Amino acid sequence: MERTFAIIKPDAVAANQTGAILAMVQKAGFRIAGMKMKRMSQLEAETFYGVHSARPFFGSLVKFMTEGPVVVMVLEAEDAITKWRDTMGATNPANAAEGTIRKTFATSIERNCAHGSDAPETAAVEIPFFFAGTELL
Ligand code: 3AN
Repeated sequence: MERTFAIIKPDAVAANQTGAILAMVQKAGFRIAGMKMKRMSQLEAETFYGVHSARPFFGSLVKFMTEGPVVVMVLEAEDAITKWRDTMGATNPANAAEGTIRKTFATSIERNCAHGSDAPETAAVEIPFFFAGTELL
């Protein structure tokens, strides 16, 4: 079993799509090992997306990720990292496959409704950034 870190981003939470996305999470076969709603601070968003700090969209991305509450989750499944990225679809919803979360709900490459770790090393950093060990069940 593998764990990945996932976010339902502010656009989707504000649009009341949380329930529909959680239904897709469960239909895809993930077990939810941890979940909470929170509002990311500017520092949390800047740190979380630190790898993108030199990119032209960094400021806008941080503003977006802090504009309202998000739902952060730890999802467990066999091959969870790849499986969650497949369930979300491509970063740019215009390129996302039919039936994926981003194709269904995302409105742009920035406001793309969901996040997922891109590798085991990333998940190993992202999960403890948001969850204490005692919060994972
Ligand atoms: P993914 O979330 O699919 O792993 P990354 O890590 O390349 O994609 O990008 C992180 C986040 O930055 C994306 N989820 C999206 O919100 C934003 N982003 C990525 N590329 C762009 C872009 N060209 N313009 C605006 N925002 C972007």
